[in-house]
Amino acid sequence: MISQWQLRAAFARRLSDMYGQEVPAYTTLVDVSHEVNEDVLRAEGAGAERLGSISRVTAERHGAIRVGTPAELEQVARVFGALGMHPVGFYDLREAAASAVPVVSTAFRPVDGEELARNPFRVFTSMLTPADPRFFDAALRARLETFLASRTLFPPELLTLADRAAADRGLPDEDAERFLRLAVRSFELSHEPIDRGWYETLEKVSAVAADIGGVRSTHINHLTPRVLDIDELYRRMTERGIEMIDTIQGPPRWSGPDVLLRQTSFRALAEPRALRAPDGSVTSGALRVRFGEVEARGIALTREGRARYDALLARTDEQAAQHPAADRGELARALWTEDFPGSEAELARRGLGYFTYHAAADRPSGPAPTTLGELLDQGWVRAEPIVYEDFLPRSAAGIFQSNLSGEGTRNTEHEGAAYDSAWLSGAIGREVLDPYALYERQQNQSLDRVARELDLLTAPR
Ligand code: OOG
Ligand code: NI
Repeated sequence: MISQWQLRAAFARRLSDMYGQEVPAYTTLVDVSHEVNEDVLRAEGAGAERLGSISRVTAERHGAIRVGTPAELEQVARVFGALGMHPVGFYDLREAAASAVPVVSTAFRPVDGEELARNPFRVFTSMLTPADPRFFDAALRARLETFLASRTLFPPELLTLADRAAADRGLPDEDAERFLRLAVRSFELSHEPIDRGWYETLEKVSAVAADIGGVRSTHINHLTPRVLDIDELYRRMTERGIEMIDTIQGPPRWSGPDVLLRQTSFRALAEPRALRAPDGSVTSGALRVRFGEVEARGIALTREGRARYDALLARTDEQAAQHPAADRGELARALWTEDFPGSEAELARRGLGYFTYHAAADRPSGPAPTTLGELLDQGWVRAEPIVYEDFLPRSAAGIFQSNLSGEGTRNTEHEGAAYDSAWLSGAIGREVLDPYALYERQQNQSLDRVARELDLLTAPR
């Protein structure tokens, strides 16, 4: 029997091999990430592993896929459910992006600590919103929905195997092999000719809409290795002559703790694709949709910590608008230095970041204090950071946007169609989990353990 985490690890590895063959620059990105990680490990020693063991970080990837309908998303949920990956978080990129990105998204990922440590593979999954009249008028919506309803992304055999894997928490060897093959194949780039007229019609609205609704299959859009020093990675990729997008999304490089997520990518590459002209002739064209992204992960923030991050992002935007010639990173760094806790201990004490807490081996003797602040200050407990396992809507929008060929169009006279986490849960028939609740549960479990070990009457919070 191959267990779900083994299936997940094997799937991530095979997807990575497949994508490396399809997009060779991705392999360069993986190689350079490994070099940077080794250098950081050599320079910093054990400190480099504070946010995850080097073996986890080296194997770590996230992928991104895009689908067209709730029914397709429901099938994606079954395929990833087989791998022990559950929908976490709701991202509305229609609001986060300046150009036309008519999708809402969630991320499929393992949710408990042990599973994440075994293999944290996650997939950012976006679904088109044809019902949003800002992007699609009634005629285009109808045509798009008819087109999407007529395609099949996943063969029935794959879905049957997926359901069995989820029910039995794994698959026997032969079925596992078949499942993995069918699953990886479903995310390969199709060679079937693309109807050029239809693709271009959608492209006028949004390049993302064309990538999703202009073709009869889905494909992996990018795979993202994790790196321990993303600024160094950016420099080295640029040195190798690979064109990167302009910025690193997320928090600035600064002297304080790494929090949330920093991401950047190389520009989408022109890939040969077969195109069918209106007269039926097939020619070889080129489309730019797929790219390689890289990310550095930091500490998960509580709602209050995240509010602080969002406020700093807004103030950085304001300042950048006022000083167009200034370096955005510099502006952000100055604001962060003023307004964001400069140490892990401060993040913990002020309840801005998530940690697991552990009774210190060399703790003082005598009765323990009862508040978390005192326990930390007096050396009774130590805090280990919880890594941010999710995504950031503004960054995601930035990554989408910097890799789009055009701005697309949006009719702002219409009200947008409403989608939220509850809607998404209903559409895919499983609960979209709240990331904050997951981090908090992990933190609280560790505090319950501390209370037992230190004989406290109530767990500190
Ligand atoms: C997804 C873009 C978002 C991330 O890491 O934030 C994303 C896409 O391009 O489909 O992958
Ligand atoms: Ni990504």
